[in-house]
Amino acid sequence: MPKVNELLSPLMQRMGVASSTYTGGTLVVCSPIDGSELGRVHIHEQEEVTKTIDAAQQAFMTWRHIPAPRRGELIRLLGEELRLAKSDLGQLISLEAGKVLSEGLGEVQEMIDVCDFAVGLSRQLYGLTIASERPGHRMMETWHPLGVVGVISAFNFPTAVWSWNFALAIVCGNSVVWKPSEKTPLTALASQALFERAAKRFGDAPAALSQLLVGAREVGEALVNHPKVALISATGSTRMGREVGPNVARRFARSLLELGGNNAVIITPSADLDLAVRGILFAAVGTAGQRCTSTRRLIVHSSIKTSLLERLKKGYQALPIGNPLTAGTLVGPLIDRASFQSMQQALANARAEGGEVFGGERVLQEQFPHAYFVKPALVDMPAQTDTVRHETFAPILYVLGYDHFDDALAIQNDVPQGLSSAIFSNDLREAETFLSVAGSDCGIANVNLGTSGAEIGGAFGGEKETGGGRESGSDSWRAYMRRATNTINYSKELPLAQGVRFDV
Ligand code: UN1
Repeated sequence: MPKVNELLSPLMQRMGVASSTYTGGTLVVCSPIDGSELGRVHIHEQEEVTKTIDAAQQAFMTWRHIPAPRRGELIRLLGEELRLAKSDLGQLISLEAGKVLSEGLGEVQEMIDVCDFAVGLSRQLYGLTIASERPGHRMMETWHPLGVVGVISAFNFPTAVWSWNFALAIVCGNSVVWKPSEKTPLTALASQALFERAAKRFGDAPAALSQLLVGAREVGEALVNHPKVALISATGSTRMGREVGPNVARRFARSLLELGGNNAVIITPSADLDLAVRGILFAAVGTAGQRCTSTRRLIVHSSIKTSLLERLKKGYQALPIGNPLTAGTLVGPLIDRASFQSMQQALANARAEGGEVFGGERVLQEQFPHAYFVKPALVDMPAQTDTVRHETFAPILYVLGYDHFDDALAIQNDVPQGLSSAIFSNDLREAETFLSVAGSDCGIANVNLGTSGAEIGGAFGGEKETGGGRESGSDSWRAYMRRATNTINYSKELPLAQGVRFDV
């Protein structure tokens, strides 16, 4: 097998990324697969950030006049480019983020799907008409684009989350400035290059409709604090969101936050355990536990806890861990050393709180001395301790027991985060209660499937410390537009609302 970093340049070349954009910069990008250097990307200076946002504002001023269905045509072309480049972009995601290839390809499929969705939306940006209380009057709602949309994305979905925001923001008439994770700028460069191909075929899209800003915290801060950025859509940790949210609010701009998750699966006595084991395995160890929707907690009825744990241990033992580009691998590496360390710290804390840990240790150290492959960990916990309530972005699954269904619901909800949740049950009462107001308090609640791997058609996001934002499907497009309420008087009188008299 060729060295990991030798795989890069043919992929980049085929996707139309000039090598000058990923060599010679100061941001060193390494593959989590073997720690080898993939490229060096230019970090944007403060001045460039300002220039970029000014150019985005100019692009918006033109783009907003293009009819929405024509804007949809640009996204249709992007979807075509993504279809053609699916294999290359999927491999690049594996190289740079360490996902197994099938998940890298799945990420690109998610982008294609959201493009299709946005093309349809471009003819459905509907407003309501409202019955006026005044004779000879009509009321309606008009939706207008916001302006410059800033997208901040995380390493674990290095481009799909951008595409959810981008495809919708563009058909809604905005321009977009994207700050990708500094751990995955190459996937961003490739996505931008594919967009540029689409834009070229489209013909007259303004030049700065889609731009990239690469850098660490300072670049993100400059984007967040810039008065011309109307919406910041940020995906990442709750800690990051705690800074972004108030800063955006301080200037009365909008934010769409998709932050931490601490997703649980409840397994009740009537559950189909074959299904549950498969669902749990994918959601807990897929993407090496590095999805915001990964299952981190299992809440299992005491009567089946021991047998389920045994089955899970067997499943965990058999997991093919290794090079994510090799066929058959299911668990790739952690993103970096810091991630490995925080996983080990969490396991040590869980032990100190009475947890019994299976797995969790580093593996393949000889073959990959500069990468961090781990055995996913199962932790049998006596209770929902502070460590369990904290999100560690690594493959750790805490297993908790319950006796009464109400307690299972209480444990599920008793964490600061509220992204995704699931129940495995064939008992209609339990399943419906879980989905009811008295059930899960999360933005996503599933029955008989895991917590991760949502389709793009639904609104994606969660409550509490997850940040409250919704992106992707359903009516999430509204977040990228502003609503105007219009009243039109087609009579020759001027009646006032609420019957007020003001005769002059
Ligand atoms: C994320 O981890 O930030 O539902 C997004 C899922 C994917 C998206 C995850 N469709 O797991």
